[in-house]
Amino acid sequence: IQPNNFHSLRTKYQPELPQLLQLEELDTKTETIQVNPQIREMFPFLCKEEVKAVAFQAANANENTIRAPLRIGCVLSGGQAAGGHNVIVGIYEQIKRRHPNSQLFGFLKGPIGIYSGKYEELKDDTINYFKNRGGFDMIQSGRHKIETEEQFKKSLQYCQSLKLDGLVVIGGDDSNTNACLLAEYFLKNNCQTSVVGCPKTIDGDLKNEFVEVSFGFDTACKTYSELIGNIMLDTVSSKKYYHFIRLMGRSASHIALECALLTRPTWAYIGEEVEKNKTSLTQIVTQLSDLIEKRYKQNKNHGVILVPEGLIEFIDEVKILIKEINTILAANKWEPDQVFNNILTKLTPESSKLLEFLPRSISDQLLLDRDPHGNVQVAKIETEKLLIEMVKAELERRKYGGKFSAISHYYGYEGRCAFPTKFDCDYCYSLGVNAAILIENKFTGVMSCIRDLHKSPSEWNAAGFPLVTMMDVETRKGKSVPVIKKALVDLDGPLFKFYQSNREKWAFHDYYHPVGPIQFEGDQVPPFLINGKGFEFEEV
Ligand code: FBP
Repeated sequence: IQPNNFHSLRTKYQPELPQLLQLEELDTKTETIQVNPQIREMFPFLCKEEVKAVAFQAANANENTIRAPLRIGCVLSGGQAAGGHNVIVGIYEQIKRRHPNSQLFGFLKGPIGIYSGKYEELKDDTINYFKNRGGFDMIQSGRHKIETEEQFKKSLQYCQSLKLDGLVVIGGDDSNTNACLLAEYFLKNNCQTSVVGCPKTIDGDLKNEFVEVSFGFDTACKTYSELIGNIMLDTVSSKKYYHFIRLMGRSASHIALECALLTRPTWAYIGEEVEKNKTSLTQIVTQLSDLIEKRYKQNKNHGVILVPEGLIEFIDEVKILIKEINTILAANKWEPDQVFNNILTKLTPESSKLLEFLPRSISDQLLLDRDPHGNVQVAKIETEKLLIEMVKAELERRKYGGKFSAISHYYGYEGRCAFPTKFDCDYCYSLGVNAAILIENKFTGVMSCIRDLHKSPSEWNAAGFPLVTMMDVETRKGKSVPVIKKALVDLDGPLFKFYQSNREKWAFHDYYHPVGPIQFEGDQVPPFLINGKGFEFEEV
């Protein structure tokens, strides 16, 4: 892709680095952390001794320190998220600052690149071109898992033959679980390569007491919010359309909530609330139809409804249906054209009735193959269209007097590769620098964590938290396996509470808040998802 003016301008931006990470010499401060005993058993080498988190602090500069060149490999894993390139740029610039002969290798197309030995050495021209740019096209990504003994063995062989001091896995919950398994395998086999994770995913669900937010979330939410705001201005101008906007985010509704707080839509569904209240599809349709009727009585035939893409999986009866489909599909192999009819005979009567009731386009989408991690491909399920059809039918049944003219939208992929916000540029660069420092200090099986993100970048803190401390045991395909738990929207947290206490007002009085395009200079608002800290919201 040829650079354009904007790209050229952005490549000149030097990301801000926390003061701490700019220091020549750092001391490490470690702290013991408790690990779930079942997890301890699953990772005997990583948990051989006490499991420790590491934080950095300033140390006296020592002019006599002799530094050796570092050799690091990196891989992008899973879906795209803005800022991934800057993690790589951060690693590169850090290791070159330490020693000019240091080398960085990018494994191509995701984890498959590690076990098939496909890599490229990254040099100045590549690094400079991709600095502060969206996309994962520098080395590409993939959804493969390192699963079989053979794949682990090959991964070790390639890391050893490249004499890597470290491997940085830039990925989400599943990819970091995989990174932890790799760190364990390397230790078990006396391999010197450290494995360090970096938290990536626009979904915002890789979040816990150690990780404040995953990168890419901020850019995705601000990109979608710009578009939502534009739609809001259009709809208050024409006053004739209801816009149903489905927002990406596989399970958790963090993106929908963040966009709702930024733009104040007519209504936003939060999947976790629907799950908690066991709200059925029919109830959702009734609620929406009531809202539309009430607005009509106020002379309003327009609105903007946000629908998280994971909503479908949270609706009680659909959740049961999906679970049944997963079990049946795992046990049977049918020709694609026979799946629908065959599965109807094997479902429970309630689920079978629901599958038949859903528009065929939706039921076909529910029957699609699962991704390599077993997830339903919700990005391909057009829930917004389903809701429009069902609300339309309900309003007709009620002999609604107003006009219901609805337009569907899906904002998904366009948010994953935008030019990263200043927050994501700085955050990712710092994550990369910190990952390189963790490797230089020989930490393995840890996540690079940058903290205090509600403060200005110069005040951010850096740490490495053991991946084993983020793990839970789950049963998958009948086996107990370690997994990093996805963080769902906290219904008792300040963000949801704020939305909950304002939504009735927003529903009937059009407090739309078009935020405009992402600004790369001037005051920056970090994502609200770093909640609790620094979260202040102006009442309207
Ligand atoms: P990651 O968890 O790998 O970051 O991917 C998240 C995501 O963008 C989801 O929001 C979306 O449902 C899914 O990926 C789409 O997957 P694909 O890119 O395979 O179509």
